[in-house]
Amino acid sequence: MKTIITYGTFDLLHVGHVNLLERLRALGDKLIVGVSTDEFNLLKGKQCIYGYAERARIVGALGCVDLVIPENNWSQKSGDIKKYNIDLFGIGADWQGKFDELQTLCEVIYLPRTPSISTTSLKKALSQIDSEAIQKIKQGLDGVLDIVKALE
Ligand code: C2G
Repeated sequence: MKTIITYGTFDLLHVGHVNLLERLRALGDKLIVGVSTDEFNLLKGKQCIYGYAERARIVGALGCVDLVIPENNWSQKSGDIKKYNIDLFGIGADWQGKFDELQTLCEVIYLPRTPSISTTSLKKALSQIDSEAIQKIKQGLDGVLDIVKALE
């Protein structure tokens, strides 16, 4: 029985997250995912669209995920590795080298990220849709205003 652990925010879950979790699960028999709490994300300077409860529910619903735990701080990893008898800690390569100290407790791997998809780019695209919609509404109202003025 090989148990694997990873951590993340997993906001607006996308194919990049799913690819990472499925690749990690394929390396063992059980995958535990630490989902960052809203309080911890504030510490990380991250503002999420979905709150902890929803992000944990969505991650937990994935077939490749066996257990979801809250990630409350940076230092809980070594305790979790001992508590859950972790064999392998894995995370995306944007964290390359950042968790090497855990190698005294278990195997540590960094997996290449899925290119050209991120929660940040999704948020940007959504905000653009919003501003375009607002722009269209404004144009429509300006048109109506012109008609009203013409009728005066
Ligand atoms: N990821 C990926 N490909 C992408 C986007 C994300 O492989 N296109 C991976 C990240 O590398 C990370 C995981 O998906 O391993 C979750 O990413 P985030 O939700 O952005 O998590 P992060 O804020 O990096 O939190 O203690 C560690 C932190 O909790 C990591």
